Amino acid sequence: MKVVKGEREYFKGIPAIKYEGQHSDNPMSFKFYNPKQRVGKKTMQDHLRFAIAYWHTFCGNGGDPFGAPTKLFPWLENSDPLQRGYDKMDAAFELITKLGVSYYCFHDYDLVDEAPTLKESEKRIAAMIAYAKEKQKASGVKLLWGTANLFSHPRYMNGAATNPDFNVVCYAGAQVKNALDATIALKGSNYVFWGGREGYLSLLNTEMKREQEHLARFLHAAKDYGRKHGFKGTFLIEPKPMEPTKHQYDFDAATVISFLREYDLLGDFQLNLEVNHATLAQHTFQHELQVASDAGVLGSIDANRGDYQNGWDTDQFPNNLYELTEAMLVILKSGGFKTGGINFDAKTRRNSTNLEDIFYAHIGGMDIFARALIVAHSILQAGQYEKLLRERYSTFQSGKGKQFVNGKLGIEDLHRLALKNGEPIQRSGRQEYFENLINQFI
Ligand code: XUL
Ligand code: CO
Repeated sequence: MKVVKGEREYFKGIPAIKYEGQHSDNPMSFKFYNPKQRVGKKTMQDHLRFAIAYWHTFCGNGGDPFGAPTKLFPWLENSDPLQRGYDKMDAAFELITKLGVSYYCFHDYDLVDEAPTLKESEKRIAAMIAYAKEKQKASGVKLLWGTANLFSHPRYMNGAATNPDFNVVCYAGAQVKNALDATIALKGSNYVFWGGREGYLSLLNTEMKREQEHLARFLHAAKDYGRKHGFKGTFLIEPKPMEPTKHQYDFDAATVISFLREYDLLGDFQLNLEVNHATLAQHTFQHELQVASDAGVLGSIDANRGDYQNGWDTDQFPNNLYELTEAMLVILKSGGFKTGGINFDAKTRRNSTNLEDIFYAHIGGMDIFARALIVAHSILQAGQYEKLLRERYSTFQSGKGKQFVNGKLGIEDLHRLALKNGEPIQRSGRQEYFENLINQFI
């Protein structure tokens, strides 16, 4: 069969999306995201480092447990898997470049379907990597991160790195080796581990400590391989508390950080935090960002949003300015993204079936992040917010409070001071005042 590449335009009639400002009535334009506009020391583009997720945008066909696919993407029509892989990549780079996004992210088998044997799969992946190299070179688009899908195939039903069967662990290792090779070949800035099946369905049949030790061994082996073969980027773990597994070991940021510390993986590993995973863990996204930032492991984010009425991972495109402003405040205070960025791990709704909907979704997501960036930057610039925060802790800035922080006071000293000073004067937390301050800058 003769393979056809790069000949079809999939998003016909949709031009490159430009910044036209808030008052434009063109839905195919950015209202706030102006890539070259400076916000503080960097351009918007350099602050935000947007990436498109291959799996939702080019593979997600709208099928759900209750119904058939609704999205009959033209790039998924061909019956030959390799041809489909090339078509999908043409569509991907067309969309990425029309949106003016600089990065993309993939799982190994997003690029091309897994074959019946590992050997055959490796051949398919190699063909896709060669084509991706050409496409990246021609467009300037870069790989934010690569990863291996260690959760879809039935062999991973009992886990991948934490599978009780060593033969499955070997298979997972083979897939990670190949995905790391691909990430290195395409000069990826990060490599992600999301352990959707790493956890348990029932504690009755699970040796939790052993499984976690296996996971740590696996991560060390992957890290050693990557470093030995020239991977200089960041390894990222993406926490999620549940779904598809009842209890996932990478539950939330705090759990993952203590795991990394316990198994001596801090230093090479940081976190990739996803909004809807944070909310599934009963946290706000900004809480997860702050936990990671405080431990120096805020690496990258998967942008999306959940639904306040539903308890599952709905992966909707972000649109809440107030919440994203709070998130951007943490990100900016943490020094912004280094190797990481903002990956839209989000999908259009099952009934959003026009190809244009994919553009509207990303335009909206990019615009809302641009707004949140501008607002968070102005809040920090104005200085009032940080001043208020400093005031709240002012009793530790001098005198006995400072001595306590420096480890100079014991419990007897605190007792003596309490007796001497008497009942503390009430100090308001002023939450509403803080909240109004954010609103004032929006
Ligand atoms: C699943 C999820 C994954 C990871 C990559 O909830 O977020 O797509 O981002 O494996
Ligand atoms: Co994700």
